[in-house]
Amino acid sequence: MLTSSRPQVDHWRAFRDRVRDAGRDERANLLATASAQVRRDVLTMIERAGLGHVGGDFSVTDILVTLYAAVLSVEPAEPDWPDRDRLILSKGHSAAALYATLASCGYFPATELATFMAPLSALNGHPDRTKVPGVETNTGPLGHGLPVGVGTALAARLRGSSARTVVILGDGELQEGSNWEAAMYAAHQQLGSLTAVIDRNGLQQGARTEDTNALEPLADKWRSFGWTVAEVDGHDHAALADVFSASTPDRPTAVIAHTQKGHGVSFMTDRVEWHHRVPTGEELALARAELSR
Ligand SMILES: Cc1ncc(C[n+]2csc(CCOP(=O)(O)OP(=O)(O)O)c2C)c(N)n1
Repeated sequence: MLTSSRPQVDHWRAFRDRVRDAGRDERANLLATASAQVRRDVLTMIERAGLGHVGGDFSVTDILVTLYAAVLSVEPAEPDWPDRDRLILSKGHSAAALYATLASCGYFPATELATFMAPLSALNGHPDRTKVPGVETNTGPLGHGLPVGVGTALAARLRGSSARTVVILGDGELQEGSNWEAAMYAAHQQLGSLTAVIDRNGLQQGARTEDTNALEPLADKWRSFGWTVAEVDGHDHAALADVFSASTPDRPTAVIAHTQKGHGVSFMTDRVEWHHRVPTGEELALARAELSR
């Protein structure tokens, strides 16, 4: 099991406090800088491993960074603190973005990122809660994160804890029926502490969601299941922070975050082949240059 990095935890705490104290524009700038670093880390991890899901990593990065730096009540030095908020990355194939974000909070040393997908590494291609502090449940088979999140939110309520549960889902993932069973039960239980964030990049593996099994009208679907719905630009850090701060006490909230697969790198943006393509040497150099601007 990996253990926390104290200097990095202190650094992250100071950063989190700056983000929370900042005005809206400065908050957005701070978070954008942190996101660019996470994307550069992801690129290096995928380059070393020769494998990964860069497109979905880059679409979800701004959501992850905003949640950890500006929203969630977590304590990376004490990852099992009972009253912590829970984040479940249901689209577990974006593990690299989660690992880079968790390392930036100090859950484990950033040097470990170099072991991504190496034999015997804790940093598997999909997150494993028994190996990585900060990972709340194992994910990878799509359609499991929301059902687990509903149970997590219910368990918190039974314990008398006000902890929040946030589940990040892919839009293609919503084609799994288990999500809609979980959505129905979350509304029945009036789980106001539960937020589902949909990474609405419009692409799944190999094709557009709307050409495969159309999801629209997506907001109406969540509403009809009894959820409060918010729509947001999933790359606008300030707007994301605003939306995550609001909640309704007796209804779960679905945040439809409009994103782009491969966001941050021009030639990857909204291109389905970057679901799990690995950049070549020339592409890596170009991507790094764009992420360093
Ligand atoms: C149950 C299940 N079926 C198939 C897969 C293979 N798979 C991995 S990622 C993916 C596409 C997911 O698309 P989406 O949820 O939109 O993710 P994103 O585009 O944000 O990466 C598929 C089909 C899986 N992991 N689990």
